[in-house]
Amino acid sequence: MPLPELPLLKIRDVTVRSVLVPLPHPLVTRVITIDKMALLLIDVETVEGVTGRSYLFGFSERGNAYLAPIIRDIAAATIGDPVVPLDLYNKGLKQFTLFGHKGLPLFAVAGLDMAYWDALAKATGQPLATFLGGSMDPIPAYNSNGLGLTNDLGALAAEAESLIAEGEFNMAKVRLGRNTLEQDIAAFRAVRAAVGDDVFLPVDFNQGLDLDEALKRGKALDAEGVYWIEEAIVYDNFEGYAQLTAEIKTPNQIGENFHGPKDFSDAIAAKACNFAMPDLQRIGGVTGWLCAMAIAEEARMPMSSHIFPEVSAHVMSVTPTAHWLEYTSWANPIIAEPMAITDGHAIIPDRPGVGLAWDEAAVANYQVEV
Ligand code: SMN
Ligand code: MG
Repeated sequence: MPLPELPLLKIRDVTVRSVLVPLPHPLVTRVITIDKMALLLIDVETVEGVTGRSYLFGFSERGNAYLAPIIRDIAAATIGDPVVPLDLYNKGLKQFTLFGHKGLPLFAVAGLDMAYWDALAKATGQPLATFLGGSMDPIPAYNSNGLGLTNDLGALAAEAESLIAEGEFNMAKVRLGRNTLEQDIAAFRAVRAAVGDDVFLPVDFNQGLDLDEALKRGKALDAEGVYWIEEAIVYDNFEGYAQLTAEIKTPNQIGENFHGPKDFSDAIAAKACNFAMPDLQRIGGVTGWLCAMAIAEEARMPMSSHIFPEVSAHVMSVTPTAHWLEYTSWANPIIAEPMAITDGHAIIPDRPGVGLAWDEAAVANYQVEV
């Protein structure tokens, strides 16, 4: 895909703010429970007066405290630089040559990168999707709020029904990884009974099982009509994932923990998955995503997005093997015009850039020192 010609912008200042926002449907997984989501809001101001915006997930207040100084430090070295995302990506990571290019430094570079692309598209007056050469067609999305690890099956079924109804979705993700396989099957069947046979139901173990247990639960789920099985075991055991992919019929989905596009190529070389779902924060922002989508195209692998629905909708519009956008409303409380969902599709906002603006009164309400 040819890259667009970049308008000339120079970086004037970068600000980073920390907010803790309540989640109406808490995220209850095998590995973590989150009822207040910690986000870092990034504003890249340019000399030309255009401001690029993005956010990152610190997940907890402590996570924000680790990540914010790294973003600020990388940004301090870019004041006066032209907004050329690939150059800034390389320059940012180069500061961490002796620490490695994964984890927090990569997240910081990715957050800044998303803000740069927002600013560049904004400067041309176009939504990021069309700036990158895509269309404004709505993106098929699934509801990934809620459906956590409760054993209150009545409440789970009621939640499933309301999550499907709220955006006319035809897909929702069920978190699994209860103490026993039988509890997981009972929970899955309760959701299935509530939403009917026409709704796609992927499941997510959030890395919570060992390989033997994953093989056992995966084979049992083959009989249940599961749409995909996500992250059954620890994220970087590609050999284990290759065995799961070979022995379980239900498609195997991984990718939210690919740290940079090379992890994706390695997963493909290892035959570790049927589907992939990179996360903008971990794959390296829009720049990392553009590399990842070429890898997916080459491998003819369906590629979904992980969280960040606001930016993901734009990049999914140019992804040759685009599959499903993961919709979560976690950042909605601090966004001026949250993403619209109609008929199970994410609507790309017809505004310049990503279309993100902060609800400043809400930000002031949820802001914490970092
Ligand atoms: C998830 C998302 C964000 C934080 C923790 C877990 C989950 C998902 O794996 O795929 O939605
Ligand atoms: Mg997941």
